[in-house]
Amino acid sequence: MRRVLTYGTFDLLHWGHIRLLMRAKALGDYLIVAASTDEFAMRQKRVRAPYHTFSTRCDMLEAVRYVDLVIEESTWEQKVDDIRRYHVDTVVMGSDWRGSSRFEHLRNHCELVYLPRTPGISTSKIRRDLLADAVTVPGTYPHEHAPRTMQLSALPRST
Ligand code: C2G
Repeated sequence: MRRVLTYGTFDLLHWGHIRLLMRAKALGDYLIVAASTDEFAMRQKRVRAPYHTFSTRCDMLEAVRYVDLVIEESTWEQKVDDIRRYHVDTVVMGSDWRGSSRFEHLRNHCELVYLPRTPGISTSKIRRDLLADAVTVPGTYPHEHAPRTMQLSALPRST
């Protein structure tokens, strides 16, 4: 039984996340996902809280057929303990973490694999595109919720 572990916020679960989980599971028999708590995600990403709460994100991850166990990620320092506690053979992350000091030291404890990110999709892109829709597509917002005035220039450029 090869046990695989991956970490992430997995907010506004999308195709990029699902492809990462599918490929991670294919590297073993049992996939553990450590989902960032809301507090840790805010500290780590230094922006707003995730759209979905920690418990909702966990429920969604548990519903993904590739995922066998969801645990909590609340600190950067917990990874070596996680590897020992869950007898992990392989830690898998997306290529945006390649070479990161947050993961490279794990090579002393298990196999470490970076998988190519899925291009063209991200949680922040979804947020930006929906916001752009709300501004450019009439009727996207019911009138009582429509932002008074919104300059297109105020929108962050989408990637
Ligand atoms: N991912 C991907 N393709 C995308 C978007 C994301 O392969 N288009 C991968 C990321 O590389 C990551 C995982 O999906 O491995 C989850 O991504 P996020 O939810 O953005 O999590 P992240 O900020 O990478 O969290 O301990 C570290 C953090 O928990 C990592």
